[in-house]
Amino acid sequence: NTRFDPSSADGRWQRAWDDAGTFTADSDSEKPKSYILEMFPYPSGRIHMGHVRNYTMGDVLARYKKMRGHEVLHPMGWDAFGMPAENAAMEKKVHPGAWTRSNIEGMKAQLKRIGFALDWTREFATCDPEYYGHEQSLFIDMYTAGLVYRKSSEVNWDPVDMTVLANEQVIDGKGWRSGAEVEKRKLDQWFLKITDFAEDLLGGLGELEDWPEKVRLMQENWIGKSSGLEFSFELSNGEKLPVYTTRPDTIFGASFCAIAADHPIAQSAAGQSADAAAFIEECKRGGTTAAELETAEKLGFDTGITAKHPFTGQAMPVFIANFVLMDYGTGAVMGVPGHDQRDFEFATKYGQPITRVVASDIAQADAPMGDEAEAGDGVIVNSDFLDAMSVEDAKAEVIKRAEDGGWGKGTTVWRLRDWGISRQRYWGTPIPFIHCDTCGVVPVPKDQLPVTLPDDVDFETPGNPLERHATWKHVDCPTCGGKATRETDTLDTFTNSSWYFLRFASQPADKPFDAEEIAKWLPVQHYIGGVEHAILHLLYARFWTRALAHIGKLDVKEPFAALFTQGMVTHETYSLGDGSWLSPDEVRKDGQDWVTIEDGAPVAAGRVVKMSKSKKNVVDPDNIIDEYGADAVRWFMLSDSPPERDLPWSASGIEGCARFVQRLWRLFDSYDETATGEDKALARKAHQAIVAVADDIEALGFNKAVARIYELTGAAEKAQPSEARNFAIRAVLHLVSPMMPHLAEEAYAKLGHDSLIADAAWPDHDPAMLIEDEVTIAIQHMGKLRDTITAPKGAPKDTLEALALASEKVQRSVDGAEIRKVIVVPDRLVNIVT
Ligand code: ANZ
Ligand code: ZN
Repeated sequence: NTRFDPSSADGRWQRAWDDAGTFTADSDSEKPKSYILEMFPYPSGRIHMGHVRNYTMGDVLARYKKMRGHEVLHPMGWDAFGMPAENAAMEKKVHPGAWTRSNIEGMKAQLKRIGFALDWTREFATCDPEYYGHEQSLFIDMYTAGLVYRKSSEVNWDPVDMTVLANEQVIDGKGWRSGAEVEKRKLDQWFLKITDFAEDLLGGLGELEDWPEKVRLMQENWIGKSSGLEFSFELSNGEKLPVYTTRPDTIFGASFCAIAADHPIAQSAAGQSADAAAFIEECKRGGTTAAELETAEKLGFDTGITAKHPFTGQAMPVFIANFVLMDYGTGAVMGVPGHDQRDFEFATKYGQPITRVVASDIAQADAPMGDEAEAGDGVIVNSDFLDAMSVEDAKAEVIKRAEDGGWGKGTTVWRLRDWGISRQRYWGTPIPFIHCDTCGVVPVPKDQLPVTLPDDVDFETPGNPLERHATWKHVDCPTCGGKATRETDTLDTFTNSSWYFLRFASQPADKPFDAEEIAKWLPVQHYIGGVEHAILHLLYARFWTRALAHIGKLDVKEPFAALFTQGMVTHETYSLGDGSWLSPDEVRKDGQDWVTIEDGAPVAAGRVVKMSKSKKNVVDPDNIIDEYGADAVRWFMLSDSPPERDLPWSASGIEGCARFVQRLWRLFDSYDETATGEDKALARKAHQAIVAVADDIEALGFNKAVARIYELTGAAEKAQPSEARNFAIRAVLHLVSPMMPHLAEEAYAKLGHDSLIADAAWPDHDPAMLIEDEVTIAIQHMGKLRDTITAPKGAPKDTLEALALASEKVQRSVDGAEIRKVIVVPDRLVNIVT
């Protein structure tokens, strides 16, 4: 038949792979191993185009590596705990577990329809008691090793929903769901000591050469190592004020001090002055993130206290200021308005002196200041004994004098904080601890793991269902046997995704993983996912791997050797005049304009943005597969845009892909076993493509690989039957098989194979065929290009001249004029002068 029919072929080959266990990874295989991993999905309901793009890239790599003789681990599972399931429970009155399970079932069926080469035997969901039980056991091990601790810390408390909110859930100071004014509360919370690994996590970034520079930089900034001087000012009230500065070299430019609103000195000022108290309240209403403070208007309150400059003895005012954070450094700064922009804005507003103490050269020492701080490097000026020093030398000198004088010392400060993992939620891993009045906090004995979630919970009443469950939390203390209560906090879901890649590689029943088996697969060779996980998920996963290695469970440090962050799938947006969104299948084009399909009302086509439910600009993969088959969608995902860039979805694009599927089918159909004869140019193209497509795939340049396959296909289509043409067709078939596996299997079978092309090897090439022995010669008349010809490499001058003069285009151009001279540059060009 002349048409490839995905509706029958796709399912048939998917079943064939399943039945043969084609993609089941064997940890004991002697072959070289490749672990290819895409970030596992949250089972929110349906697979979207972003997933399809992400998993198609990983799939091509996995299939390709298998063709190169590797034992490939390409697993899939579900990041199944989290808030949306509880929201669904509250809104739709379904159990979070039931909601999650049914989403998983639906999404798994969707993934299967796309024909991904996944090892489904290793599938798990993080809400499986088996998985989270092992997680509890690892957590207890970390506790025993001193990497887990409890401390009282401030949380956002929603008094109506009676729950702790994440920062993102607080919108304009109100709970995102209840709309109630959020309160700050102190609660005992669990923490993981990620800060113990700060230096190591930072140092490790340097070795991650196959990670995007941008991601490494984001992690570096998040860890935020800075070094400087911590020193104390003597205050007029007899107290001491420790401050932290990264620029001790600018100390002579200090003209005021500033302290955070929740600094103890600010608190005591509030006790004495209603104005101070009111100002502190005002500060708390503003945002508290570093980014918000950076941009907000700088506000201050003069406490009336002064600080004595350690060198000049000058008295400087101490302000409470909204741009100083309590939990960084010491919560207090020396203000150097000449060289720090925040201080500059503040000093300008509150009339504090602004002095230059770093200048581009000494002659500039007394030039007037501009309208912003001068953050650049230079030479120290207006600074007594520091004058004429470099910034570096001045820093060292001030630190030395502070240390010698006993009023300060050089220190390193980190932005990274310990990881607060307590969530007052139901749908997460229960923290496996018991509180006993006599024995304190006691880990659940390992033989009692997993601590499973109770099923019979209600979401009618606000608050944590585990907390108010009638029986669940009441247990006997494992140590003294007395009455005790379970911890009702659950673990942050980032914990679940911090070690899932280990469990994929090794999943014994009696322990979380086997170190030897892990060593066979880790590190992940290619990790592919969204850049939105550039900081937290990747940092936490790197931390868990190190922490587990630290406590002797593993011998791996970096879990992901190479990271790739793919671009988004985007689509035009459509809206009605009233601002409501329309989905692409509710609109059609009418001439140049868009109208609604329903009643022809005018529609405004808007920006091309990431597909999202909120803007309705989504295209459902299932509908597309129904219409065009899996291979066309996969091909679309790889074509056109480089994988790191956004990919605009288009109807014409997917139609073009579907046409190409049929073009390939006709090409494969034209394979002529009886053909004889040579076609050196085509053979050479095929050999070159075998090498180039492999290189492209290894470099994740999928769009380039696609372009080369188009090119070889075009050349094979045009060629006359020959052995070389058959070779080229077989090459196309193999090269395209990781991308269009269903079509490839169907054609492979048709060509008489009774094995799967998924098990076939990548085609061999002949290195001799990669070398061009023909060259393209430009033919000019009076310096203007008229024609190009191919000639054997190194052809003599008179041969080239004869070929050039024989060209019809040249003859037309010369048009009988007298030829005065013919200039020949061997292998390059012929120029005819008349
Ligand atoms: C004087 C100075 C002069 C500063 C200058 C900077 C430039 P990084 O580099 O991010 O570590 N700072 C210290 N603690 C702070 C806090 N709790 N809240 C807000 N700002 C704080 O930043 C360190 C610098 O940020 C410190 O160095 C301090 O200002 C300020 F030309 O001291 B600097
Ligand atoms: Zn006890």
